[in-house]
Amino acid sequence: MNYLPVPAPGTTPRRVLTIAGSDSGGGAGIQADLRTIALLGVHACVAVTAVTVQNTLGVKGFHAVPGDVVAGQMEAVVTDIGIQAAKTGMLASADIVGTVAATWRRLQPAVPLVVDPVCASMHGDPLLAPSALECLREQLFPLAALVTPNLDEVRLLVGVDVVDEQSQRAAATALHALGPRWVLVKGGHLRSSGHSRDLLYDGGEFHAFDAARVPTGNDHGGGDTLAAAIACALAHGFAVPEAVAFGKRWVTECLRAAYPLGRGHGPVSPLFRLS
Ligand code: PXL
Repeated sequence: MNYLPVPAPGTTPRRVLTIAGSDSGGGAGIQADLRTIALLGVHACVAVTAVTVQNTLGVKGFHAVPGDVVAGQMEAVVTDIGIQAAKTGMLASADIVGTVAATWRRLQPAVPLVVDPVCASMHGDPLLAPSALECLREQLFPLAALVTPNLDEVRLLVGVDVVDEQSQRAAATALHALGPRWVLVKGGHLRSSGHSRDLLYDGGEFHAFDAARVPTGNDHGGGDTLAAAIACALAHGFAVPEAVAFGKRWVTECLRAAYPLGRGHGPVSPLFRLS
């Protein structure tokens, strides 16, 4: 597959800001973002929102970073280094969601923001306070170029149970009404089909993105990896449908290269790019 342009040594790469939580197990969250962003030849800047205590078996707990420290990290990066795209992952609390939205409005970086509305880990451990859902819908979604919920997040955000393509379209329509420019409803958790179909919608046409399902139990960090790759493509000036197509191919390759780790779910891996 074609990857993104690689910067010549010594030249400044594109920059993507990830606003996300740390996974001590190194599989998901910031650590997944950093791997993908680096291996796509982009410089990653980070606003840490939370420190999770986590391994491959689950999230034992987390400590949220105070909102003003999250805002400070965003401002320090945007006002000096400059970014061409940003993404959000785990935002932990209503305070952080509101602060990220207010800080984005204040700084006006005028670059695409990808919002991956992370609500829980793959084991069901909560990563976002239920009280933050309303804030996510009302304050952050209208600022997003793209939101990328999985089917569990769709249910929490708009109350739609996605079971087939018709309900996937209904979910995309309900999410788009909340204000993001584009919505990607990821079908990866629809276990019944041999394909993973993601549906992209901008209020006009639906675009379907299909990939053969990769049979692996090592899929930790898949959503983060997809959103990070999309943000990198957007930072290179791709239009959203092309960025999503790129991200989908990237995460499919990372799923094929996923490796076992610990006693639970191993991570999807972009390390194949080194071989
Ligand atoms: O994959 C979603 C995710 C994002 N961020 C952090 C996580 C997880 C899943 O476990 O731990 C920090």
